[in-house]
Amino acid sequence: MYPPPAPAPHRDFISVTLSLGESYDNSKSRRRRSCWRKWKQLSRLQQNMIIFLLAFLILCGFLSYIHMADQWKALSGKPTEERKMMPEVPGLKPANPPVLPAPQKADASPAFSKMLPQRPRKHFRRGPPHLQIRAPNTDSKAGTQGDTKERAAAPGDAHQEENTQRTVISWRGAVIEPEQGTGLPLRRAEAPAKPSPLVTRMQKEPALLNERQEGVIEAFRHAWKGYRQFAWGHDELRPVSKSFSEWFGLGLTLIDALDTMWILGLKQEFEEARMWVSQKLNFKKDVDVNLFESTIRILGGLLSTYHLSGDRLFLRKAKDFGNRLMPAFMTPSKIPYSDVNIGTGVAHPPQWTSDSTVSEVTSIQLEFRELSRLTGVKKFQEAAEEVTRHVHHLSGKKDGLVPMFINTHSGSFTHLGVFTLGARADSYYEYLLKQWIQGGKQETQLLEDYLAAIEGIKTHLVRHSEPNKLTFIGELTHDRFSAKMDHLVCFLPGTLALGVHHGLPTDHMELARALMETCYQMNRQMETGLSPEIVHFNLYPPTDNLDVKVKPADRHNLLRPETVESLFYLYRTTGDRKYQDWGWEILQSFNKYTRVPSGGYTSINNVQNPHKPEPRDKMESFFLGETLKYLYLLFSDDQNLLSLDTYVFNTEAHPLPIWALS
Ligand code: DMJ
Repeated sequence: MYPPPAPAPHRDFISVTLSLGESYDNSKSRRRRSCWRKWKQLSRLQQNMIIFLLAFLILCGFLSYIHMADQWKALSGKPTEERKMMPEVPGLKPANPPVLPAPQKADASPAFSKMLPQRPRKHFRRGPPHLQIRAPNTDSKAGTQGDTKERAAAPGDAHQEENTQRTVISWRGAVIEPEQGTGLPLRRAEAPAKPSPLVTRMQKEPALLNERQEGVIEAFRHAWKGYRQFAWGHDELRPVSKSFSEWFGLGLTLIDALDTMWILGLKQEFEEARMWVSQKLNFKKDVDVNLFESTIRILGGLLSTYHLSGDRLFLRKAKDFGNRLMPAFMTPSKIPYSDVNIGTGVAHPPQWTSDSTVSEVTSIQLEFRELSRLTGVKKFQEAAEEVTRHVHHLSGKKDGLVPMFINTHSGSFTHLGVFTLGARADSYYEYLLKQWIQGGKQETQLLEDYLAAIEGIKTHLVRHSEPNKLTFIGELTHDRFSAKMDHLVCFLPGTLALGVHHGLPTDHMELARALMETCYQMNRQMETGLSPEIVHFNLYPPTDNLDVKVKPADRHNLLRPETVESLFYLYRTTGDRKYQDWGWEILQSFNKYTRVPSGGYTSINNVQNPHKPEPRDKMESFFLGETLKYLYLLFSDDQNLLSLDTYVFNTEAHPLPIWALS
């Protein structure tokens, strides 16, 4: 007997039926029948899985349709203005999406303090950057407006104007609006109700000038002639080789000199330079700038020119530039990096360190605070003042004196125990006082730090030389005193005098006068009548009766302003004409040893050799921005010409208004 046949096992299979030569209708109905049969042969589980899969695929298709439709809509509806403002990236076609990350708003994100440092670019270096020269960008409203004048009714109107214009700023691939609303700076100060008295001055008859002021104007014209002919629109004139050098590639000398031209009444020169700013100055450029140097020269220069001329072109440029500097503050400690690329928004420290220089991070506040006040955008002021607050509480000071370096990661001072009033620390002290003045003498923390520092200077750094007992400021390295003094330190007599003018202790004036004499002697005792970069004072009686010694490497003169800057303050505050005479001597020396016949002035290598001063073939922008401006003001007997009660000069000699408290 055979057992009954076992039931056939259930098998899943797909039958493929080839139906050659059959009619369309017939094959269709057969296919339908065959599909249905196959469906019925599937288990319940298999049927459910297939239904689920199909439903899932339909849902996905629907969602991606919605997304695509949105994008198409956005693309076709985007204003052309906005698309035009996408950054130019070499080799990138306009249709490509932005390749750069969106901006970090300093004041918008609570995560700001936790920012990771931006990755430094591999190729950065100090000194002139490699510029990518491109055709002028057409974005700039200023540029397209060409020479249309935009004289403001009053600088105070700027705030309102900025809010109504709501200029769109393109930044790192993202298009951002200026700050919403009119958030006011931390301390609100009234902008002058009317333009500065100087605003109208240029339109009237030229003021009566004395012979020395005429001498400064002649010197300026000679310098400008060289710049205009051989370096127009470039950073610095190289007057001997009749060429130019680039640092940032932003027309540094031209911008630094704008307010000097205004003050000197050089209307034609000013108008021509204004035209360049309007048509050619473009910050949308892949270039590294030093935060400090570009703030004091470019931002400071634009802001002061705005104040003097009432021309809103300069304020718009200042705001654009200020925005582009902001990534420098995005460090773990909020102590800014030294350099920032104004095109890509990548900031970084120098190649060899993550430190920044103390004077650099603490001498940008006047400009950033003023930019906030004028625009109503708080982030500039907040970022800069965060640095001031941080440094105020920092340990590592010695009786108010600060070290020269600060780390951008930890926020601590580094290279402890070294104290100087020269390079890398100088303007920290200057800006304590000047911020206090700018803010209407309300911020006592700044005043306290300044007063403490002056006491620290007196205790640790002031000495007297032999044989003439000149008062000088030396340096301290781990409690070891060095009788070395940079010419840069000669800003100090002027700053001390300014403090006394604003009510600080009168014994500061004694120190100011004594130091002024020393700075004059640093010029006078040189064969050319021009100070070297660094001197060493004799602490013991020398054989040659000279107080000052100069090392061969320090014999150069870069046309720096500090001595004449202080002479200006000393004359303004004392009325003693000897300071004017000293300044006149120095101008004569500049004319004798640094003037280049074809136009321009040059820095020199050897102030001790009148027969061979060795031109270095460079006219620094501060010669026009500072040196000649301070000489002109020194020779003026008009106390109201940029009154010390109305203006405070930034460290590049750009006058900014003192905030009147409302
Ligand atoms: C200028 O750029 C400024 O005065 C700065 O504070 C120091 N260096 C130069 C002039 O010497």
